[in-house]
Amino acid sequence: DAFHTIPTTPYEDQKPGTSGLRKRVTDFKQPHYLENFVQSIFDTVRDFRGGKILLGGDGRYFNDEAVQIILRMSSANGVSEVILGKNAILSTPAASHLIRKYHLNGGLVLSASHNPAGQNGDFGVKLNLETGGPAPTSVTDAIFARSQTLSHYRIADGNIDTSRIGTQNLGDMRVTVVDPVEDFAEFMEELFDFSAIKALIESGFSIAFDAMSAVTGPYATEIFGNRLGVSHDQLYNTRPLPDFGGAHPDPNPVHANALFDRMFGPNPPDFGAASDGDGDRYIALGPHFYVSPSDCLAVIAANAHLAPGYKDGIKGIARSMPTGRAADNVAAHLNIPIYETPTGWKYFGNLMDAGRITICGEESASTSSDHIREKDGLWGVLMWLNIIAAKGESVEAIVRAHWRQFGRHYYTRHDYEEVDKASAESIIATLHGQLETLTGRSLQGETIEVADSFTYTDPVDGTVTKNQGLRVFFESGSRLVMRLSGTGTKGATLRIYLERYVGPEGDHDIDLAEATAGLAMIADTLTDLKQTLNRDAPSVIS
Ligand code: VG1
Ligand code: CO
Repeated sequence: DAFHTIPTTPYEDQKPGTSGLRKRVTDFKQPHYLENFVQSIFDTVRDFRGGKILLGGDGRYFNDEAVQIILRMSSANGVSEVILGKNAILSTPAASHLIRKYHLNGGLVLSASHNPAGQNGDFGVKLNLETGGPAPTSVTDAIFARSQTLSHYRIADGNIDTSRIGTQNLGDMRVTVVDPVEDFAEFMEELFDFSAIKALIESGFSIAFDAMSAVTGPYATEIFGNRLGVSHDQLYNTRPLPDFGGAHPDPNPVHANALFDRMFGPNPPDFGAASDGDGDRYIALGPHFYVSPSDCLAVIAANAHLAPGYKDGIKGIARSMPTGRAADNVAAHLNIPIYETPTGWKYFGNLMDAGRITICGEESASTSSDHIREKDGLWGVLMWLNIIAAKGESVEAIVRAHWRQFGRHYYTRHDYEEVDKASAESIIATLHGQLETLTGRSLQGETIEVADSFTYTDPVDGTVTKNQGLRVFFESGSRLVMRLSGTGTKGATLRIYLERYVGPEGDHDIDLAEATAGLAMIADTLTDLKQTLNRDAPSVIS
């Protein structure tokens, strides 16, 4: 036979979370672990057989080995062609773009995103379908169900030289290695005014872009360096490393501290940005000024028409529920719909496919549009540069003018990472148990209006998704949200999202920690979380 059928037994823990199956490398290296999950995908997504798929990853440790295994299994499962990123590397947004561009049946992106990599780090497998977007929960649930009954997987022999552009064969399957960077850069040139951005850079506007030793480095070098004239010494950590240099490739004030030091230190550049492991997140800063990702979504939605790809305006906006509500005011002003979805990009897909929204984003450092079906870190950075070039104003001036028009949503997220799972669950249960009795209660000068557990009904296909986070709304307009992360691999991560609104005429200069301190205390009073978790402070505040 051209392939082997290998007997195997199920693993009980192959249920994908917010964004694919994410586990420790040591879990993925258990016998048949990766193979079981991949076979479960082939058994579930039937059109991969005889179809064309995309494959690549963020280049982290185990990427190369996993890619060869998946190629051999693709051949044995009857895939007709695999489009493979050069050296098996693809950013998540580039993967989404290529699936759409080549009309593929879908693809596998190997990444654990912002989680650390290396032998003791994390690995992940994300599945995207023919729209280019992450598979919906109905599909990932079916894959998990299949993994629980799996008894065999199929695998062929052979190897592919992933560095050789062009077509090779593995059994009857074609493997075409492409250079995704060029393609992606050209695509960005269609959406943004590169000549205006280039003129801005030539006028002396300085930037600092930190690729965090992850996947965006080569894209940033081509786009910012070669095409926009940014000097290469303004681009940091652009060589992708299998362990991301030992760091967390997560663009937040803790893990992107080198960028924050630069932007808050003496003589900062005019604009700072960083992206994450797989290139779908970004942050934006001006000199001594950090733009909260929820504000990024709002400012971009309000100004997208300044970029050529969006010159006719936007159709609608979506944000995940815990994301700050600054964009809601923009939608009201533009008289377009705003949708509130559960956490994770997979919920935006239907809205984009149905033409209901153009722009969407999350508080976890991402904004993107319907140009693809993933979030896109470099798109966000280019959008900011385009807006700055078009307006001729600084990041801070743009954001402050936005607040004066729409009011300011002081917004912060507190993460308690790698805490005891049972304790984290008990905190959620404690708040859940009080939801119905909270109305009217006053704490820290705030009175609770109503509290609930977020349920999403997809307006396109009617799918109902329950238990997507606990929300406490206050009469003042403030909001407190709590939920457990679905991307961690050790213990549990409790996320607390705090938001306080001050109108256009109000004070926009309160220290963020101070502005949200009362809400943080309310979260603690309601759930006794610090005592229960035995922590005095969050692990990360973003
Ligand atoms: C986190 C973020 C969420 C994001 C997800 C995947 O999920 O909060 O907004 O969509 O990561 O991002 P969770 O369940 O841990 O809160 V990425 O950059 O990992 O693909
Ligand atoms: Co990511």
